[in-house]
Amino acid sequence: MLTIHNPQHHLHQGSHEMFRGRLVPCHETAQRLDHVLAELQRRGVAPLRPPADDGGGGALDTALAQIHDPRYLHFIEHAWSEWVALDPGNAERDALPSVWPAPGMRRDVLPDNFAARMGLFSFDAGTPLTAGSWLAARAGAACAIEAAREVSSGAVRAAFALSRPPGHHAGADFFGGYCFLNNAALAAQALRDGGAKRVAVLDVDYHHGNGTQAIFDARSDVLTVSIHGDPMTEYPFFLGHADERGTGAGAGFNLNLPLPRGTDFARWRAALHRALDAIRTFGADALVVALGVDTFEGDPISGFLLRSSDYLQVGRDIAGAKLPTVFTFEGGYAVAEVGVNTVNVLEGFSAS
Ligand code: Q9C
Ligand code: ZN
Repeated sequence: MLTIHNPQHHLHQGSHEMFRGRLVPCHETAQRLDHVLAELQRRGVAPLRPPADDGGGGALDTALAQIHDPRYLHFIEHAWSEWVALDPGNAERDALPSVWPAPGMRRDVLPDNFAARMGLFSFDAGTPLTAGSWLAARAGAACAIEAAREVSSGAVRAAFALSRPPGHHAGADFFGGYCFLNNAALAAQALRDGGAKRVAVLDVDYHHGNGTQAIFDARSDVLTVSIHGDPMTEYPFFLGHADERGTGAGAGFNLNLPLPRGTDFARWRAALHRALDAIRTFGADALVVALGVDTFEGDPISGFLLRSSDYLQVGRDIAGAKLPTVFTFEGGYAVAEVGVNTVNVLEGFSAS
């Protein structure tokens, strides 16, 4: 499968995240992507290339602004230099938010204070903003958009945007869940712009794709479907319930399939078949798969029980939709296995 990988991903490397009451080393590391790249090379799943379009000329910024709020984009682009300007010693420290507007507080006023803006534009303390976060995320967005364009043009049936930081938790105007720019949403929009009338986003990451759902919540041209740990007990907690079906013109165009911790592949696969049925009924002409492999039994922060060989079947099942498909790379924190598990999905898909 054509894979467009982000050569700048290592520019984003957080040191610590707030996790269960203390600062712990980040789960979302550069080695994750390096393992996937190595596995793709080892198994000869070619071709593999960086994005041809480096985003010069403003086309990439125009695409980003179709999904993200301009104030948010401006903030993320300049956040690191603001952080360092506050104190030169900050160059050695990641920026993490620690204060957020509660309901009833003002979101319409953009504070001067940097910490206040970090909170306004985020929803957790698990997502450090580092010196290279913007450049890495922006280059990753270019991968997702280019993968979608290759699929739209008919050059390939499917493409994989291999990038980090991941994207599916990022909303139009917020970061969180290790995500800054929503690569799956950007790919879906690029498929729409490339001529697809109806696009489905299928999110198989362990965590609910709250950013993607929110971005397309009121739209009927993009169906969002997510299979994930039940938000009653699992991150991101405040979205992802089964009764969220979309709003306004988007009513009926979101489907959440929450599952309990401890779910095994047989039960997970039944949910996948429900998801694929909904995508067929919707009449999608193109598909984006937000591919997280934190559903793996050995994942350190998740609770499903999928095994490495199961991911081949996941790929085959998704190929059964017979749609032009863009895969984006999301979660998966069992570093030693993230390459095998991810490439198994792609290989299962390609062999079908
Ligand atoms: N302080 C993805 O898989 N864990 N993101 C809780 C919050 C956050 C996972 C820590 C998990 C985010 C792309
Ligand atoms: Zn995840």
